[in-house]
Amino acid sequence: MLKFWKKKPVTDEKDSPQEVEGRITPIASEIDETAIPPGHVAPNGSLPIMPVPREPLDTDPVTDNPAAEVGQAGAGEDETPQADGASWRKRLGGSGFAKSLSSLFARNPVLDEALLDELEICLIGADVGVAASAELIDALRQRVAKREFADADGLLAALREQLVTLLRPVELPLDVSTHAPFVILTVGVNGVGKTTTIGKLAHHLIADDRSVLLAAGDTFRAAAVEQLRTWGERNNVPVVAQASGSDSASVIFDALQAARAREVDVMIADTAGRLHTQGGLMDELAKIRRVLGKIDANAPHEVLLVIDGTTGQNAISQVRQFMQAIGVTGLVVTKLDGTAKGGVVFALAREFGLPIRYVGLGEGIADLRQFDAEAFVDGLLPPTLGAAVDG
Ligand SMILES: Nc1nc2c(ncn2[C@@H]2O[C@H](COP(=O)(O)OP(=O)(O)OP(=O)(O)O)[C@@H](O)[C@H]2O)c(=O)[nH]1
Ligand SMILES: [Mg+2]
Repeated sequence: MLKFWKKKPVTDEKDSPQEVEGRITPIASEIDETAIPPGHVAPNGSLPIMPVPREPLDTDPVTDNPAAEVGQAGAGEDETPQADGASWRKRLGGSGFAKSLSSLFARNPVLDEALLDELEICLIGADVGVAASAELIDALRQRVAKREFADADGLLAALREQLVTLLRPVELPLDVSTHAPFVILTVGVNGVGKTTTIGKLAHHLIADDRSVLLAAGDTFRAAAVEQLRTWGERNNVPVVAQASGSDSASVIFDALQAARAREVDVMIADTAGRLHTQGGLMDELAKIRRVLGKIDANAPHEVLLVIDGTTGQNAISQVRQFMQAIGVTGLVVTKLDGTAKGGVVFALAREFGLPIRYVGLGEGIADLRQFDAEAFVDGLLPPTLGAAVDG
């Protein structure tokens, strides 16, 4: 049984949340930061826990997929380690990276300077970035000059190794056991997959025996709260929310109160998508950080920047902007299934060295993977030529 549902022993009346399931408790619409003393605990009854119905859903209001597909997408095939390997290949095999590199090597090319040039063009075309591609190719060129490889297959194997080496330093899994509740703030530009990632991450954490609470901090877009509630229902976890248009920092503040009072292990906060040009929205992130700091000086413990894997080199400037606005401690790269080129992961690793916590390999609840450098490279570039799309 999940820890969240265990009844908390009532030791201090003041800290115990009033039973609020099945109704929404109204709270103040705007938070006055100066009025919050450090360690403040909201009075009883002010925790706006959304009711969490248990009925199965017919359709997914987020993607319009049948609910069965949403709940199970990827779930069956990902249960075992062997299947997980196959699923990385299956999901990444259709990427621009996999396709262009596979077709290059499938031609049985001669190991010469022209092949290295072509390889460099493929890497750049797959969003690896000019600098990272040049470094990879220069290293390979030196090894070719030393006659390290017998043929193009040898070169392919070396490229695989170098790609894994490039990603190893950013293969740093998120450890949520360092604080309780561990607060994750999810940020990013519009439509990158923040809310979907939260739903998938909740599923991932629950499977790891963590209790989870979600905070509907995207108060900007009318449908955002409903979308998060749907993910809450799928995961059977509470969602703290207020009406759209209310103050995001206030929602997230109350959610942290609720998470603390209920001794939840992990709180994940959603936020509205925003561009660096939207100064007001960028300032809001700083306010969220300040307000959380009134309860826990270290919160948020993770600022997870979600990057859409199909955006290409623009991802680099997104990371820069969010690092400047709020500070970023980890990345999630989504939508690497389908048509994404996939190479942006290498560009991000080289440019920032920020931990890549997870990758999104689909829209289903089980389609988030803890980042694994070797599995990722194997999925993009299988050792056997032409195997990329076989799964
Ligand atoms: N194929 C695929 N689609 C994804 C993935 N992650 C998210 N999506 C889809 O991307 C679309 C946008 O996802 P959201 O989670 O709403 O994105 P968001 O960042 O919360 O969007 P805003 O709140 O509007 O900024 C949805 O249709 C998701 O199903 C993924 O890993 N793979
Ligand atoms: Mg969203």
